[in-house]
Amino acid sequence: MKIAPNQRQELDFLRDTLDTLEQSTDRGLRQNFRDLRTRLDQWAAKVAVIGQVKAGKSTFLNAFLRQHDFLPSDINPWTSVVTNIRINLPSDPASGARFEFFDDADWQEFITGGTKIRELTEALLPGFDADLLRQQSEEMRERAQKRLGKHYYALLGSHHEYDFLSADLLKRYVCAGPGSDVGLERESLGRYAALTKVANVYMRLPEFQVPLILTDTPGVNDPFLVRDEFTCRSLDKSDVFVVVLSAHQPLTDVDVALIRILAKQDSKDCLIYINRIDELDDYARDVPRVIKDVSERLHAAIPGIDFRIVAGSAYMADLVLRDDEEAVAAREALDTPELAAFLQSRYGEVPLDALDRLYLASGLDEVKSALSETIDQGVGREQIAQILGDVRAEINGAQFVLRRERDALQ
Ligand SMILES: Nc1nc2c(ncn2[C@@H]2O[C@H](COP(=O)(O)OP(=O)(O)OP(=O)(O)O)[C@@H](O)[C@H]2O)c(=O)[nH]1
Ligand SMILES: [Mg+2]
Repeated sequence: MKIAPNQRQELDFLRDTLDTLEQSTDRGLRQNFRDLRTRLDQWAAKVAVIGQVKAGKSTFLNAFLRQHDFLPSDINPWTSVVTNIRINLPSDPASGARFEFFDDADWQEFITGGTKIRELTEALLPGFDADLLRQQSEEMRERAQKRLGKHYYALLGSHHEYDFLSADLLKRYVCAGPGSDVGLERESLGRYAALTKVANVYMRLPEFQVPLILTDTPGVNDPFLVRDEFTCRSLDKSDVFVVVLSAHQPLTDVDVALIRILAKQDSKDCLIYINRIDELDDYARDVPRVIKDVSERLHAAIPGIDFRIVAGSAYMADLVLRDDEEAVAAREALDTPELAAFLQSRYGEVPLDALDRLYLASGLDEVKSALSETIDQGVGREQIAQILGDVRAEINGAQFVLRRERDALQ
């Protein structure tokens, strides 16, 4: 599926126009057009995946990228660091990663609490205990110090860069890692996670027509408040949010608080993905019921906004990507007459191929087309319109200068 093709046309047009303008103006003005071109090259649609711990955010993103087991996912709370997957940004390397570490000021801010972020965390978690967060972040700092030994001080405020990308590499920086450090190998799981501030991963994927930054966040409502705070820090950096809920426990109070915070922010879009439908007893009966329930409760809690709601299963989409024996068996077990009845009632078709049946039920294509529409019509358009406005102003300025020079000559 091509994601955001209309936005792509607009970007191509603007880029060509700026190139032509840069070539056809004199040296004095050239730099202005070059700066606008740089701004355009740095533009990306920013989409964050958020939700409660274990809702399946990382699994969803892996399926979204069609890469099995890329972002670490597990039954234990696993993501401890915000990961930005930077796709198709012209000024980025084609592949690789950059991991940035905390510096002393970051720790301090974390412990004392930057006001705006702390307000968000407090709005999200009623009864939020600032002392507990302080204590937990101190523990995390000590843990990083113990784990990294004499390297700790050298790493503070620095970064690591790689020109390759692998799941193992990510695990070292992103995974919460095991609860204890006993037997932890030097280069193993989560070695740097306690000190990593942000992970940036670079990719080129032709399916995405425009530059896109997809952000995987640690789960909210985690007893380890550090993770909640991290996620709140990422909220104002994205334009579109995919809120992942779990089909058996859809829309808890914290989910509502989270969606309310997002809905309050200007020009942010919010898409709800109800994950784990494979765990419901009877899809055809239960999925419409869960969607209706979530929709009604959201409407009551946050009136005036129509949320787009998709139900599916990141696990099903992931199974389609695998060819190991376990996956083959799991696929067969899921491919039942109930699944066919569900597909017929929800999508009006039952694909002939078993893999297509699971992929359709996963809801991933529905999310992708919703996202494509959002980027084509929503956020992207506004930000590009801003750049376009600046190009116009620059052209007007150039015409003014030309006219003044001509008048002076005459
Ligand atoms: N049955 C089922 N399991 C799923 C589904 N999606 C994810 N899981 C499983 O749930 C567990 C947690 O998944 P993750 O993707 O790590 O969840 P997360 O939201 O990223 O978790 P944190 O980052 O720790 O908050 C893993 O064991 C996944 O295999 C789903 O659709 N169905
Ligand atoms: Mg995760």
